[in-house]
Amino acid sequence: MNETATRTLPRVAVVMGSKSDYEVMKESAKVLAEFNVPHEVRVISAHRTPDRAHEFATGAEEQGVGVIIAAAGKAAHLAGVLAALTTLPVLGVPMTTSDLGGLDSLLSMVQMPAGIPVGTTAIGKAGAKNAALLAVAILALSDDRLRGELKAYRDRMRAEVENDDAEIRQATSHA
Ligand code: RP5
Repeated sequence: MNETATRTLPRVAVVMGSKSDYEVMKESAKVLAEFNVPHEVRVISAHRTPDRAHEFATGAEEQGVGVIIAAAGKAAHLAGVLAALTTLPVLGVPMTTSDLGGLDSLLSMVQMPAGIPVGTTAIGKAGAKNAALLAVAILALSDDRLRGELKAYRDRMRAEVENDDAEIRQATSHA
């Protein structure tokens, strides 16, 4: 039996331009694990390993991948390059940077010329988490289990905020 036959194929690929992005992109992997979505995490650079970027993007759909999450910093072209090579939805996560705080990454990603979209999230950890939640929402369109789990996730968040509200109101109420 070959290797692909014995392991679960990834439904989401989390790709980052550098290992230095992993500390942030762990947040995507955590959410995908929480929803039991098979995923893979890769380091592929659009400018340092362009051949790999091409090979990955052109083969992803055939590998069973449904959504690609792409994280990069500075002149963050990874998401755009991958999106140019596949019709799978690509969600871009701009990385915080030391020089321009991530605004450079955000603008590089979000300002895709018309025709090749990259669904860009917030900068940093919030974006990493939301990209995974968006990926889950996309897969949930054809997956009842995921749809149910996504609703339960929202219910838990709602309950937490309602509890916080009750707690704060009680602590600040005057007799
Ligand atoms: C981008 O350049 C990476 O995505 C990373 O955010 C940034 C810096 O990379 P390193 O110099 O830390 O490898 O390609």
